[in-house]
Amino acid sequence: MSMTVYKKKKLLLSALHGEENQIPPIWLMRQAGRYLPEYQKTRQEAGNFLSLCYSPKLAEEVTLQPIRRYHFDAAILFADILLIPDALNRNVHFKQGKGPLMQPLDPKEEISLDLKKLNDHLSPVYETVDRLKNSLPQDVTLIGFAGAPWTVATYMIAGEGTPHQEPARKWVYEHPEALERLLNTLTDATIEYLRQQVLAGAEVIKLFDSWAGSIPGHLFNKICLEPISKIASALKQEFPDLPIIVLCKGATGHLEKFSQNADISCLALDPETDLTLAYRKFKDTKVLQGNLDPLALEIGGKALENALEKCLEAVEGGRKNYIFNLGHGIRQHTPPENVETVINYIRKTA
Ligand code: 1CP
Repeated sequence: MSMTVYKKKKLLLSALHGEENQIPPIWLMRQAGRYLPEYQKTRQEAGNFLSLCYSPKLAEEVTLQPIRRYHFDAAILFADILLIPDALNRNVHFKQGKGPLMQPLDPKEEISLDLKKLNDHLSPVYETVDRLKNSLPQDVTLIGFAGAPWTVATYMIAGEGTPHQEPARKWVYEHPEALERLLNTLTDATIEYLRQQVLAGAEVIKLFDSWAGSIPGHLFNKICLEPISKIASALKQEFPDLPIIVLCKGATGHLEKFSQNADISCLALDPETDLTLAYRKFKDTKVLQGNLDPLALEIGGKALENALEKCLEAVEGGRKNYIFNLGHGIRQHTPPENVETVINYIRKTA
């Protein structure tokens, strides 16, 4: 008996290409992670967080865990934005229960970039992408990602996560040339890292500028917009159909600038952004993604339902130019059943 192979349509890709669908695609930032008991188990098996990121088999497993549980429309590669500093010899490590730590950067230090060394170091990540290309269900889109240069630079400069990333904010004024060199090096490294992810099978790329809100307004273009635009332009030159999603947390006032960049397909919105206004303003030029408050997801119940109702209202049902997501990553103590509630609500109500 011959089998009919029916390749189901990928909802996320369809939405990113501006097509209208019956329901919006759904995925959640940090959908793989500590709120899932099965993640905790694999994480323990790996020993530490970086070993998990550099083990293609285990990283594939944790990427697939939320897909098995919830059938999201997209999987995001399991990795971290700090693998680039690690590949640049900054000696990154993660303490259990704490954030990342690495050697703080001295403004006089020169970071040299050797693309062959970078790719050798990051080759397990490319292998994870390659494995996922074959193991993901056919209707699930694979998203690759990297941190935007500024956000990655803030961790390299401080050597850790700090309130408002103050050490990097000081470099803006005290060491502008060193900061510019660092951003340029990170831009080049990120282009190479992301192009290898696409060559290995990533179908969409997302850039996270989680600390964009710490950039002084008069320097936003130079520090955030220009490096991101350079990365997007290089990727689109090589892969013209590649959709690119950008999240600039805390930078709602600068959305207009990204909406004018033709290389960017989708603006991901943080929880503080007014979704109604953003959708009205940008839906004709960009796809919008977001922006449920992760705290509402953690609290659940009526508060969550109200927030979901407001979200769908804001995007007029979400059938066109909209991707459902949180405005930031899932919080560690989120009950897994609340994620189920979200999926049922969006898929039944939209
Ligand atoms: O203890 C653990 O198991 C580690 C927790 C964890 C996880 C699950 C970290 C440490 N990173 C990740 C995975 C991760 N990080 C993913 C892939 C998984 C998925 O989304 O499902 C992604 C896309 C990231 C991106 C990331 N890492 C960002 C950008 C997005 C954001 O949250 O703003 C940032 C800023 C990081 C740095 C980082 N890595 C980990 C922590 C605890 C942090 C934040 C440190 C801080 O708050 O300063």
